[in-house]
Order: sequence, then structure tokens, then C-alpha cells
Amino acid sequence: MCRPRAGRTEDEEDPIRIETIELREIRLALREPFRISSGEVSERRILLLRQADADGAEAWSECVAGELPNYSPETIDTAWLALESWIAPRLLGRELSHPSEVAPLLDEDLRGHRMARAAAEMGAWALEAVREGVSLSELLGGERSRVETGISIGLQASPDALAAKAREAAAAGYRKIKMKIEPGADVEYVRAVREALGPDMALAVDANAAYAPGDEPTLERLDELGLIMIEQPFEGGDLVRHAALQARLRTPLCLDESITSPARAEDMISLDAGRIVNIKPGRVGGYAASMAIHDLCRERSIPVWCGGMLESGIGRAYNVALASLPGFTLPGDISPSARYWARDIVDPEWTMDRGWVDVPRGEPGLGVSVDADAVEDRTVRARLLD
Ligand code: OSB
Ligand code: MG
Repeated sequence: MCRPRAGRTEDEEDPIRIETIELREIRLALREPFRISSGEVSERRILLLRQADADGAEAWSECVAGELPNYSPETIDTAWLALESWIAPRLLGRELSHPSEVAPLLDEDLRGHRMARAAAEMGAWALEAVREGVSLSELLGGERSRVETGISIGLQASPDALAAKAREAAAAGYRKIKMKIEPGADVEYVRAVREALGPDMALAVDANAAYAPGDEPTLERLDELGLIMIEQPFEGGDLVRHAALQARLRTPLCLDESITSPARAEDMISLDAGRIVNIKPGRVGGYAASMAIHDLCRERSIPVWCGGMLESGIGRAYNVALASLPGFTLPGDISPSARYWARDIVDPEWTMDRGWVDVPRGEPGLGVSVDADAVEDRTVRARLLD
């Protein structure tokens, strides 16, 4: 059970000491397959962590790595290996006075594996929230009591099919509709949605790096459709090419895959390679890096929003808490549980009211409890590290 401890004073030395980290892989079937330019997923393989301290406080967290290395080089299997070989051994038994110490500890002589690191680092923040008896949002300095929500719609078979999905999403109250695009499924598809929903609906597209220099004429045609952003048209490493494209477009580019660290966000701004950042805490190595990017972007008047990786209700709790920070001024890809799953693994499930998701505040930790039986039923492998 999660037990907050009461009555502690500021000057009391009470370090965090993680005694065990349990890794679990569960399978969770999506209600409908989700297709992006680089692949389709119909059943998620999800890596969950459960960290516990010596007093019995515990926190679940989620690694967002997918099954295949089509979004980033990491996969659930590389993350499992990184956690058991390099990440957990650094954390177990170590005394930390604050969860912000986890990221620098994991940075030392360890390259990449950011999704694996993030799962452990974010879990440490939640563990601290439980120990302090505060919500994760409050621990991070979140200010919002609800967050604005958009939907990310996968690639569809035809412009009409996409327009039908988008109509449904608008009727459900989503405040931003993002559509996946790829060469051959772009301008006509988006135009069908614009015509179906009218000029005022906030529409965005996400290419997941499916375009290349030479495709500018197509991308320039998207400029006529009144999109609030075009997300990640080119490869993640192509900041210079994104800058050249941005110079030709009125529509702001938003970078996702490109932004792997605060330094990359700084590069984006310096180069004018994009004007909006999608912050996914898993992609950047966790909360410390996410907050650094948030702070930098806020200072430089770059809007940010919280992206999603088809998380279960556990990962969603972390995204909701992050999106409660003041710089998250655009709707996030933070759909309610029912958009993804027949039944989520948290209680209560995440719900949306006219495009808003409530931020749990005033109760310790994630603000949702994990359904241990549901997790157990869906577990395909487990390992306890201590
Ligand atoms: O690029 O934002 C992306 C899902 C998997 C991999 C990459 C992306 C996405 C999404 C899903 O767009 C957003 C969500 O979780 O609803
Ligand atoms: Mg994206």
C-alpha cells in the first residue's frame, strides 16, 4: 500500500532509499489499432515499474518504449535490459535527498536509454510525492486543476474515413485534433477534415518523420489549411533541415522526436527549427529534463504541450501531472482511458469532461490507484530487483 508519512519537519534528515524495483511486462489490447507512418500497433507491450522504499511506500511507473524501434531506437526489450543492467543497480540502496538527484546520477557515463531512465526517474518523483503526502502535480509545481485535451488520430484508409473520425472526436469535445500523415495521405486527407469541421477547429498534423527534403511542395500545401502546427516532418536529427522548412512556412513546426534533451530544445530555438515543443517525459529521460525544457521554452515564449505514447493509466498520471505546469498552454495528447482500452489498469479510470481532464490534487502520489489484479492478469514476465 502507499503510505504517506505525516508529521515530518523540513530539517529532518529523511533520505529516499529505494529498496526494490519490480519490472513487469503486461499486454494491453488497444480498442482499435493505431497506425503512424512508421508502423501499426494493436496490442501494447507495456513495461511497468514498482519501486518501494524500506518503509513500505511504493510507486508504480511506466516505460513508454514501444515494441519496435520505429519511433526511437529504444524498445521495451532494450529498456528492460537497461533497467536491470545499469539503471536499477545505480539506484537501489542509494540515499537521495530529493528525486531531482536521480537524473544526474543516471547521466553519468550512460548514453541514451532515455525512456528506460525516465521510467525509474519519474517513479522516484512519485515515490517522493507519496512519502511527502502530496500529489505528483503539487510536487512538480503544477498549477492547473484540469488540463486541456486533444486527440491523436492514426492514419486512416481514406479522407472520408479520417473526416468521420475527426467529426466523432469533435463531438466528444476534444479541443485539438491531430492527424497522422504520411506521403500520399496528407493534403487531401487534412482538407477533408477542415471542410468537415470548419475553420475554427484546432487541427494539427504529425508526420513522425515520414518526409524528406524534396517534399517541401507538399508541406507548403498544408500551409493553406490553417493548421495550428505541423509536427516532426523530417528525421529527428535534421534540425537544420527543419529550420530551412520553417523559413518557408507560416504554420509553426512542432518538434517531437528531435527533442531528446534540454540542449536540443535550445538548438531548436536558436536555429528556428520549430516554434512549438511536444514534451514527452519518457523521450527526454524524465521529469527533471521535462521541467528544464518547460522552463526554457517559457522563458523564450515557446508554447509546449504534453505528448502521449499510448500509455496505460499509470503513464497517463505522469503526463497529466506534468501538463499541470503553467507553460503547457496547448492541449496535450492526453485522451481518457476509454479512448485506448476496454478497461484500464487504474482506478478510477481517466475521464474527460468537454475536453478537460481533471488533475488529481490533494491526494498523495499519482491520484489513481493501480488495479494489482488487473496487472497480475496481464503480466507476461516479472522480475524483482533488490
Ligand atoms: O508521435 O505523438 C506521437 C503514439 C506513439 C508514438 C508516437 C506518437 C504517438 C501518438 C499517440 O501520437 C498520442 C496518444 O498517446 O494519444
Ligand atoms: Mg509526435
